[in-house]
Amino acid sequence: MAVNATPEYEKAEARYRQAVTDAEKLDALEEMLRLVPKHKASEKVQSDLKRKISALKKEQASGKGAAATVVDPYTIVRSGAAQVAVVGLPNTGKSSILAAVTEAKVKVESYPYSTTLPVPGMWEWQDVRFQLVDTPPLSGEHVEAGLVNLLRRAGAILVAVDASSPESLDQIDRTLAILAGKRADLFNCPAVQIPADAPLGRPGLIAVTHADAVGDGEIATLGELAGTDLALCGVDCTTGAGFDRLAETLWRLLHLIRVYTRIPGHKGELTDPFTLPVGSTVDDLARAIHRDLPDKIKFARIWGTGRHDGQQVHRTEVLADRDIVELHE
Ligand SMILES: Nc1nc2c(ncn2[C@@H]2O[C@H](COP(=O)(O)OP(=O)(O)OP(=O)(O)O)[C@@H](O)[C@H]2O)c(=O)[nH]1
Ligand SMILES: [Mg+2]
Repeated sequence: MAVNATPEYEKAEARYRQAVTDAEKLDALEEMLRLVPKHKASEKVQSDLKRKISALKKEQASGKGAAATVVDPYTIVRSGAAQVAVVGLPNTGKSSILAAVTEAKVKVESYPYSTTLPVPGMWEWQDVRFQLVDTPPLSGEHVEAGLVNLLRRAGAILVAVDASSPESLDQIDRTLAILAGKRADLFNCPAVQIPADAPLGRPGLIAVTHADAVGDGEIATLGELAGTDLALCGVDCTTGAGFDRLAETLWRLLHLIRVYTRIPGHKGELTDPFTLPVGSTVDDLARAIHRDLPDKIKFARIWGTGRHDGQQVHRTEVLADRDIVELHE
């Protein structure tokens, strides 16, 4: 295609080709449309994408097609480095979190219960993409089965509480109790370190919205008073303040590394890293690129902190965050 597509676009296109359900196809096509370079030469590609998107949407709306009969709004195709469910009591600022850092069309209202179904959105931080999922509010002991499943599948859970509410402390306790009641206990550690007797536990952290309405001291006090060791990050959804720290905390919690791959001999710009669990090896990276690739790799060269430039390593070498890797067949 003569439109100078970015590696991100190519990844989305690969995802489209591998998509099985209509929902997955639609998700990939919408991402392709978002990522396709917008200029004269790509007009045909853009209109093709729009045509395919509209055809899929029509099919879904008419109830035709396999996916239309099995669509579960709580089953959201994972995308980016991790899926992070944003949960909390009514009106605590869940949708505002997505509105602040993603392009998702979420409903932000001053009244409670405005969100009725989950909505995903991509949060781009540095060169990492987190998939946030806005969810309907928790209340009482009843939690939709679909939401429980979504929480159990999520890479991490972000609890929203409202700093400006006189009940902010109570909001933390109640939310964590509701989640624990569904055996979705939250831990301030990555999934790999969650105790074996809490198999459904998830890595969790707390976003304290309305940070603009209170001082930093009040958020720190809230953290001290709350009976939890989860990290608390104050955020102001109206300006985006605090979200950088939230992203860093989330990144550490997810226990991931980003690795850049380079074709041997090419010294191109490094973008669109692969995200892998801490402890991943050259072999794991190869497998993430293609199932059959590990068998073909003879060695790799790595550039990164604490390495000699272009250091030759074996396939079993453990990778570090921000390593640049050339795979040699
Ligand atoms: N000043 C200020 N207002 C905020 C902030 N976050 C949310 N709000 C406001 O709080 C209200 C509720 O926000 P929503 O994002 O709709 O809350 P929600 O948790 O999604 O609500 P439900 O979906 O109904 O549970 C809206 O009026 C927002 O504008 C913030 O950080 N600062
Ligand atoms: Mg909402």
